[in-house]
Amino acid sequence: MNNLQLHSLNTPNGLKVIIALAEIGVDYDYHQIDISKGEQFTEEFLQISPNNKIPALIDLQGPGGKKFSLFESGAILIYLAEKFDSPLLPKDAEFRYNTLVWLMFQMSGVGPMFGQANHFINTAPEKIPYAIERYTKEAQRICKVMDKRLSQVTYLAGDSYTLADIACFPWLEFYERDLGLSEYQHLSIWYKHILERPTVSKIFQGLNN
Ligand SMILES: N[C@@H](CCC(=O)N[C@@H](CS)C(=O)NCC(=O)O)C(=O)O
Repeated sequence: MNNLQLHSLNTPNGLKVIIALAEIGVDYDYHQIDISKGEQFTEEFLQISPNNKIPALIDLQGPGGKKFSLFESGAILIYLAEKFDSPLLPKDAEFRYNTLVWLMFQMSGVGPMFGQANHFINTAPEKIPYAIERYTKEAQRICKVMDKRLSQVTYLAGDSYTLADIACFPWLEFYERDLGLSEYQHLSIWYKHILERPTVSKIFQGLNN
């Protein structure tokens, strides 16, 4: 049994952690939580994720050598990068805080807004034009913010790939399929760049097979 036990699913929030673990190169055990079957509401899962959402992580060798569990994908990414001393959370102060800025931007903006856009476009039982327009426009606005940022820097936090890129990428992957990214020149380049990373392409090829 590995120390790290990931309880998750192949959704954008779940994939962030799967990508980070692959980039760091650490072994873990995977427990799939099928949210379409309500498995996020079991007592066992609520003990590690009281907000009934994936992903959640248990570290059998957490702080102080004790078992520790955490939820919220952004917190899990920071935990893993710090635990394994990964450059995905840079040491340089400016670069580190820029990583956190763009990670928070993902957690508060990209995830919730793209998630609602995806819901109202693809899964809502009725098509509600107001909701589709509201969240599509917000997702487009967010893409413009990212596109502008990526006209100035290669990766969201600066010169190299960090947790911020990992957190945003799976959402952009869904966006590319739903709405297309071609109108965002710099964001499209960033997207292709990340998709070409061996770790990332392996994960997404696995999903599409
Ligand atoms: N802010 C949370 C959001 C997690 C989240 O929304 N997870 C979704 C799947 S992507 C979920 O588990 N939904 C199940 C539910 O809402 O019942 C995070 O980033 O971890």
